Amino acid sequence: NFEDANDAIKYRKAAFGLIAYNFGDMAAMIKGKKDFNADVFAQRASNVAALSQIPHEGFIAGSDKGNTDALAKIWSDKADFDAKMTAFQENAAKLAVAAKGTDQNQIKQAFGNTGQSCKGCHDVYKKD
Ligand code: ASC
Repeated sequence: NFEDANDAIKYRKAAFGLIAYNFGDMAAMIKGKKDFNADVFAQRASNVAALSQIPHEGFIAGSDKGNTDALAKIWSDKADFDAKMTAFQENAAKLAVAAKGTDQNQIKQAFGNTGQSCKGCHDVYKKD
């Protein structure tokens, strides 16, 4: 368990930072900003699927105060926040499966769904 809100904030932000790096590298490949490397892409997708399990634990009560962009609405609409986090985890897991295959349309679709999960939650629960 965390010592205090700051500990929880550091924990979830560390995970989000790794998610952003891995997702961003996939985005560069999807957008054609760099060559598509199926092995690297699949590893990144697998990383994001594993990392997607980490942040939720860090959203402890009272951790909207401190060095964070998390809005208090997370805790007043906790059931919806939890559902959005679960949807993200499910989409990330599907992307990891798709990325092990060769169907580019399926990969792009699964990537898009995962990105929508990131954005859908940020739009409502993250300070801009
Ligand atoms: C990223 C990033 C996000 C998501 C989001 C997807 O690379 O940092 O928050 O993708 O923009 O729509």
